Amino acid sequence: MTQTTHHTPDATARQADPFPVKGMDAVVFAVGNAKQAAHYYSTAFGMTLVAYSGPETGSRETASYVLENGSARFVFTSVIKPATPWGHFLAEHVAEHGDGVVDLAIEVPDARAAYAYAVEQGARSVAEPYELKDEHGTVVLAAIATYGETRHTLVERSGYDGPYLPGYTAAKPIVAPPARRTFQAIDHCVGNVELGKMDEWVGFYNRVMGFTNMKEFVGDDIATEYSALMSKVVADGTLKVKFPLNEPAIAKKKSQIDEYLEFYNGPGCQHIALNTNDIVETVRTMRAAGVEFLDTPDSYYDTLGEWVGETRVPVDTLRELKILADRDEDGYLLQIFTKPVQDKPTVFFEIIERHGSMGFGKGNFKALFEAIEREQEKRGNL
Ligand code: TYF
Ligand code: FE
Repeated sequence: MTQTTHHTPDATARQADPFPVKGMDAVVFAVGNAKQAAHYYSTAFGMTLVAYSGPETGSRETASYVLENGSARFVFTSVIKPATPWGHFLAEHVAEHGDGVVDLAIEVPDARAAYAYAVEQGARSVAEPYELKDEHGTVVLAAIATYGETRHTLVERSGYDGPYLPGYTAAKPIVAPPARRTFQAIDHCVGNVELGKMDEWVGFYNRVMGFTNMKEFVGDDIATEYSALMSKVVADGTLKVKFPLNEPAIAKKKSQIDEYLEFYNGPGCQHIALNTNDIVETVRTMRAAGVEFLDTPDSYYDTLGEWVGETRVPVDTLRELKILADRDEDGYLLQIFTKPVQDKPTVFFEIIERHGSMGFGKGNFKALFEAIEREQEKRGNL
């Protein structure tokens, strides 16, 4: 009988996809008060608390709340009393950057193989492969560094059936979830990097994860005209994991990316986009719960119908809720951006409803970036 080990895929499998991924596993945030963050993402974002780790479960150093909405999973961690290097890292991360993303964790079929490939391709190791076990099974994890102090943990779940990871206990929802699900998946996770570094990070994902560039990008032309940023998108072959990368551009006004880099104290995750099937209902629910979205002037909607064509949602409803629309040769998308969700002008969210288009809203960049600049101006950072 022949035995195959999936830790050493054969040459053809490697050629086909050197770094297969299953999707985003979780976005892990280090925050000052995870207990209150869990409440906000439950009541304002419509997520559901499913797991918890803290002093009551034997974790005296950190408290972590795991919230889900469909396949989207967020973990909010704060430090109770630092004791190990991890606790000190988290405490310093919050002091340096404010609330922010420490880990864009990716689920992979084979964490050891993914880690070995990444490190062989030049990724910096943050954690060598290790196993966590409990009565629900075994999870293999490893981690590599990406931009700033952000990492990618590679998570191999292989049938693990606990609420999150060994060490976590199942938790009850904080409030009843909204009648309609607000979103059900993570669409993309965006990184802001320093001036001149975008292509280096694009190259990093090309090499280390075998990710390829998507067709939509923001180059010099758009940058100087109105966006003040350059952007490229890398994605795995199945488009389940999409990472746009932004760098500031020298334009007429101070770049929103410079504002982020200044207040975050370096590169980091700028926004997480969340997929919904009903952006109208989602935006109504989130607005009613107090989430603030970027404003879009009426003039945007006066000409929208002329170029975007038929969409599921009438222009008047888009106008009422300030939802943006864009179309390309594959279809259209509807999207809206929250204001930053903490006092620092750093991390924010996007809600996106896709109908064929796999773009990122390039047709909206003028309206969007003008809206961002109005907010920058209010903060005195323009
Ligand atoms: O993820 C993207 O690329 C789009 C466009 O500050 C975008 O959502 C880029 C930068 C930004 C807001 C949106
Ligand atoms: Fe986006």
